[in-house]
Amino acid sequence: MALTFYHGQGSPYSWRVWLALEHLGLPYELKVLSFSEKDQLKPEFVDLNPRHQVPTIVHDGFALWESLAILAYLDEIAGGRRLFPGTAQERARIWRLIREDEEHLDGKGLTPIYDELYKKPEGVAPDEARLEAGRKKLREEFDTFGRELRGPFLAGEAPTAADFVMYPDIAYVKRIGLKKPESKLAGILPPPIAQWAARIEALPYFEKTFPPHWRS
Ligand SMILES: N[C@@H](CCC(=O)N[C@@H](CS)C(=O)NCC(=O)O)C(=O)O
Repeated sequence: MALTFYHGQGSPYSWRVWLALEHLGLPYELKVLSFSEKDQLKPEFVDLNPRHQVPTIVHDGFALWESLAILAYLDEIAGGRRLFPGTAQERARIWRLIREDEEHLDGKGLTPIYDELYKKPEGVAPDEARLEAGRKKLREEFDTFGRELRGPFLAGEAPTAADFVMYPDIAYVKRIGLKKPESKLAGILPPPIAQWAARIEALPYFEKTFPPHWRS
């Protein structure tokens, strides 16, 4: 089985897949694309993925992109540990948490804050009301997800796809809090979420997945 994983450092979608590959113990060849070099737009990559996005995997000649499709596929081929373990109801709950993270925590909490602080033209001040609405939404979602913990992780004793999808968003909250004091995100994580993030960060394979340019 040959599996190639095309990754971009700092891409939350790609980070999900890297954590999952490691958790499953699947052998893979890592290819890191450089966004600054526009590697994703080079013909050899666009031939693989016409949407020129990471994550992308190629498994036995089969190219697949879209992080959630990749997670579902890896879960099927892994054979040992699972990303979506348990009964039909437990697996459905993992999917629900994933979609709730994407739609509510990320979509309505984190993304507006990111857009205000990183996507505005130089010299244009962030919209304070939008920032505050994002922070309020994040606080609500942290409370909600804190109540969703079923032990150390969202679905129990071991991390699942839900944890790997949510972690990069929480890492972004921490990163923005550190880099942009005006975001007022520093210290926003309540203890259950901060402790959950620390458990992900203590996984034996976590360090190798951490974006190198985030170390400074
Ligand atoms: N919905 C996609 C989103 C992937 C995505 O937006 N990837 C970005 C990096 S965060 C990318 O590769 N952008 C490069 C480009 O669009 O040229 C997924 O879940 O995989």
